[in-house]
Amino acid sequence: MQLQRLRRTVERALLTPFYRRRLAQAGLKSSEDILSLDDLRRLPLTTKSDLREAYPDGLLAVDKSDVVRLHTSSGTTGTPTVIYHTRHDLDSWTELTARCILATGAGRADVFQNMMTYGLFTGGLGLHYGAERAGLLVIPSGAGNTGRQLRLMKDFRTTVLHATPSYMLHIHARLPEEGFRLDELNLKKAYLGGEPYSENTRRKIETLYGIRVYNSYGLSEMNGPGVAFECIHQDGMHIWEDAYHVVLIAPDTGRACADDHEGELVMTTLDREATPVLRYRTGDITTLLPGGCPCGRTHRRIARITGRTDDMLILNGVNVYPSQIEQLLMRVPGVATNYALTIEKVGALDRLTVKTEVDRQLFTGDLSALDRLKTHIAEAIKSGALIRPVVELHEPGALPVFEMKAKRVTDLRPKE
Ligand code: DLL
Repeated sequence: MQLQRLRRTVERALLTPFYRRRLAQAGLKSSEDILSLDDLRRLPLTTKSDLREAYPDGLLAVDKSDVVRLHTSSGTTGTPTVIYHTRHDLDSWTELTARCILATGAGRADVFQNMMTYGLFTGGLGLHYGAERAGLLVIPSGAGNTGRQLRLMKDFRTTVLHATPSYMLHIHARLPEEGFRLDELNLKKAYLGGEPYSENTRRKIETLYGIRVYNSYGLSEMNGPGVAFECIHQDGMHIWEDAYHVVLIAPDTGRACADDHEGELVMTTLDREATPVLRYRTGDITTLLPGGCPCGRTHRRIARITGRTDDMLILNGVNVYPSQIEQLLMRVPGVATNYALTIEKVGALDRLTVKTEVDRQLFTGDLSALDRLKTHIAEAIKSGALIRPVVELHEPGALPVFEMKAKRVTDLRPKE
């Protein structure tokens, strides 16, 4: 099935300007040149910056009239990556996410509160349709507004939550302030993902709430959530191999590495019409777990993601590159070139502080002008990178200068 689907995918890829050029360079003119799955190695790797280069339509393999939705995600600079979906693509994504939910033992009797952002971010809509298809009652509450979330949980007897791990911890910390008690709620499970977290954090959340937490992995380039998910055994995430071909590579050489070796996850879509993606470098480091799973599913499992190959930061589930912040910052008049980013945990949530030098003329004693500039910077970053930072303004020369590669990011979040 994988070979057949791979051929179809290459056929579709050849319809896109981007891959037509790429595959020709690799000496591949037709999907008939793919005789076995091993021939995948002949295909070039695709990176996030390739996808950005192809923005907006360079990777579109179908007629525009056949696409019914698109999602974008952040790139290293202002240009995002875009994934288009046909009706078939959405249907197949829905099947995958329904499969994830059923694998955790949830079903028609469950009430699913979807606390992920709805919109261009894939977290909300991704699991929404899968949960409906699996027959759960879906509360599309979206992210934020903790008081209302708790009220919904209580009034509608929510059993399954979908959130980032940091938001789950945040809600727990806010329970007393919001006037709720855990024993008034009916929670049984949570699907947590969109950002890295450790096994300790999983256990902590399970204990705090008295529920089961299932790890959920996905990325917008591969649809979004629903790429890999834990089953009832909570021992690694089944990666749906009828929809994705997976291989691990050594990030420095690009060569395939043994499955039980840590490597960068590289994925090929096998069932997507509108935006076929070949050998995509996810930037995520993991291993493929050996052996079968007692649940009986034969889709292999990946281990928890242990890191990234690039400098992408994930703050409360939102991906951001330091270079992207830099671009947004430098566009603001009055901002000088030296800046530094600090990330820390405040309560359960991540906080980004942007320290930036500004022109000396701005320090006139007019504090309201400085305040306006801070707000302007915070808003520019929020609208471009979806994260509202705390902004600190400094006089020229006040921030450390680096002779070699500047160390702009200080991540003070505790490593578990
Ligand atoms: O975060 C899709 C998603 C939404 C997955 C909700 C799960 C739940 P992106 O915004 O494109 O898509 O970010 C994808 O987030 O490459 C990983 O680095 C990271 N990531 C996602 N899930 C996990 C996880 C969504 N369970 C990027 N553990 C990925 C560790 C994760 N990292």
